[in-house]
Amino acid sequence: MSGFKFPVDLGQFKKNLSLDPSNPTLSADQKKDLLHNINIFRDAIIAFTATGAARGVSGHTGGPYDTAPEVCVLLAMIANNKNDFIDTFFDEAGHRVATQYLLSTLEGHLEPEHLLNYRDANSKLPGHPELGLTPGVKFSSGRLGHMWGMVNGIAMANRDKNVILLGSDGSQQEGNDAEAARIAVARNLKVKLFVDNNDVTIAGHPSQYLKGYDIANTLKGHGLHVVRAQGENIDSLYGAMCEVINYNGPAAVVVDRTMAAGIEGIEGETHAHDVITVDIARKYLTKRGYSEQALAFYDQIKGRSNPHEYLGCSKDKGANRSIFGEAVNGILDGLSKEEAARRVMVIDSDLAGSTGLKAIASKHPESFVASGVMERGNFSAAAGFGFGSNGKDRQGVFSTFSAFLEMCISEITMARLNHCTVLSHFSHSGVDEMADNTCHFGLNHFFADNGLIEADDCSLYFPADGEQMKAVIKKIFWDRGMRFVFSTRSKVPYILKDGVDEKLYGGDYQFVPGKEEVIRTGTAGYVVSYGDMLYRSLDAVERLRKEGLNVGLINKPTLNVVDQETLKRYGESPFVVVVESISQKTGLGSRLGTTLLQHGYTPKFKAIGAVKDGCGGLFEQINFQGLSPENIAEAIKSVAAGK
Ligand SMILES: Cc1ncc(C[n+]2csc(CCOP(=O)(O)OP(=O)(O)O)c2C)c(N)n1
Repeated sequence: MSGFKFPVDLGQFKKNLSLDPSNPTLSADQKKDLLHNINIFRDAIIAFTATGAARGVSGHTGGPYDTAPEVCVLLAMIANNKNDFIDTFFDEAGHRVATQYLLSTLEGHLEPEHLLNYRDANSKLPGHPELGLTPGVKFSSGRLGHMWGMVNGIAMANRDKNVILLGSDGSQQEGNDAEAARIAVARNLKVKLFVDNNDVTIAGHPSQYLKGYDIANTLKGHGLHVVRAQGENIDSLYGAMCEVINYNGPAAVVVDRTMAAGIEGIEGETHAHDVITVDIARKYLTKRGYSEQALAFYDQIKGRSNPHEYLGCSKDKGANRSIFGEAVNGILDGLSKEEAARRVMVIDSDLAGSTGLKAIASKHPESFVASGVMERGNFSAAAGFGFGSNGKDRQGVFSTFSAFLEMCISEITMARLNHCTVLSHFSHSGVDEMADNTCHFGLNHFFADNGLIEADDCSLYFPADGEQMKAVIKKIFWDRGMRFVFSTRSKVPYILKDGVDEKLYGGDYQFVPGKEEVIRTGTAGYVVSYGDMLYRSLDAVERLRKEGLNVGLINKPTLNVVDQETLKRYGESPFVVVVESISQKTGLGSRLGTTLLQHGYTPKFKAIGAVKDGCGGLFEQINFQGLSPENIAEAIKSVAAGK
């Protein structure tokens, strides 16, 4: 998007405002200037994050809006004495990336107008900060609670400087922060935390769903110097910040505030965590004095959608991540409330709305446990619920994004060694429609299958469409052992029977674990795929068959089990191309070649998967990785031609 003027005049931001923390009281002029800066900062955050809503790529407004006062105070303190600080606003809640983009702009690395491309594909303004991608961005963040540990090391390397960490009541739930706190205290590091305690995360209010959680007492218990402040009272906030900066060691301000204070329509609401709607942004900015004309650019911003028409699948699509929850409800519906509560425990990780658990929470609250941003603790609780279970008696169910599977590897090992029974749903697999970008890519599913070859059962399932998801859950729900089910953020169309407008996995289809499914038989060679790449592969296969290349297609919904019969079919064919949207480095393609060789098959072989950091945006991500149907067709043709 170009040709529009950024509505907020950032030239009005008083960059030379200088505040000396040795004086904890603001003069009237200092207070006026500070409030002026905070208002400009907040106007700008609202103005450009709302473009994410306008173009349908989501985003986050409330968090970066909230922390504007702390950021503006710190900018003025740094201006007062640069030598006293590492001038980076490390943020353990990377979704508040708008702060970093605005700071980058104030430092002159980005043009203000460019901010209006927030989260758009190829804008270099993705949903979380990525070091090396965006001019002026000084670190990567986005997985909650992963920053403090590193900040400790930065403080160790810069003992005489204050190192800033913007914290949040979501991030502080992660166990890493407890470890980091202990190191900071033991080494007396000059780590300075400013924790936005707004009592809002994604799925709700921590004060309601996480009774007993108390950030100030927790940090005090670790030995930090802790001061509380009222975030929307600048005198209270400033005094507390001075105290923490003057303290010679690790210290925190726990900043109490209502989320999105002053934004009519979302103040205190959980959806203030997400992107602000254009209507609410307009209302806020209009009240702040911006003209209708200055805000007219919103009307010009339109979302883009994938123009490709896929062969072999339905036009309508299903959201597999939601269908997971409905499928579990289908099982729970068959139990009495008492039985459901006793036999099934479904634990959330503050993502119920995104991973399908919300449907379970509303229909079967007796089985549902709302929990915090604590993937490892939640996974282990689900596993423990299934400790000693033969599968039929008790099931623990866990869910989060596929990206955070990487956090749970060791817990998975210990659950396996304890013969636990647990069903995990990892949504947001791969790269498709992930404007959140690289830190949120779900790439390493095979890490879950990390036991020894002789270890207990562990299955990875990746259904190709909504009907197959239902069939998978129906079949495996009461199995024992570790089961991992994957889905994408994006919706997927339904795979159709060959030449007929009828769903392949509808009707009386029954899922057979470990069985690979022949979607098209071929003589030239085979594509092996699964999940969201199956329909894209099918499209490529259909087009090539029309061109005369008789290529077949296999669906491998159980990723980690060898199906000898089907392996023989494609192993004896001239070539095999693996197509997947998880990491090419660790995905199916990195092991299927070995499997083929071990069984004495030597077809020509190629594997394509995700290979690089993301480009932001939605459908653009798949194409950017070289995984469009055209790319798949090219890969097939090149192998067929012996290249
Ligand atoms: C490790 C990890 N788990 C889950 C998420 C998904 N997630 C993003 S933001 C968020 C809640 C954030 O709450 P908070 O940090 O308090 O931010 P605020 O709502 O104040 O903006 C969650 C669960 C994530 N980014 N990282």
